[in-house]
Amino acid sequence: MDKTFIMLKPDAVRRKLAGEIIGRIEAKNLSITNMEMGVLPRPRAEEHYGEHSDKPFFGELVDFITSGPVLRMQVEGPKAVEVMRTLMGATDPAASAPGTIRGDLGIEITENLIHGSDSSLSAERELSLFFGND
Ligand code: D4T
Repeated sequence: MDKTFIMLKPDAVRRKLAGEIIGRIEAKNLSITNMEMGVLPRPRAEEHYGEHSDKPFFGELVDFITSGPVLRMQVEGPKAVEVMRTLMGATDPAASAPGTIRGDLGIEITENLIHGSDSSLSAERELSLFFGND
């Protein structure tokens, strides 16, 4: 079984879409094996998005991700990383395909509802950062 790190961003929680999104993950027959809700401390958010620290949107991204509670999950299943990226859709919801989480539920790139690890290596790093395991 593969594992990935998924985070429902503050817009998803604010818009009360957590149930809808979790429903899609479960309907795909992936398993949620750990879950935690809370506001991310700013240093942790900066560490999580460290690869973007030199990008012009970094400040806005960290402001947004710390603007309210997020729901963090460990999700397991065959090819969990790739399967979740497919379910999520492209980064920019304005361009994500219909049928995907971002394509169906979002329209702005910052408020793109959900984060999912982009590789097994990122998944290990992020699960360890947020849940202290890999
Ligand atoms: P995350 O990491 O949130 O799952 O998104 P992706 O893996 O799909 O996309 P990413 O790392 O390229 O971008 C991280 C995060 O930054 C926001 N963003 C991105 C933004 O606000 N403006 C931008 O121009 C870009 C490219 C959205 C997701």
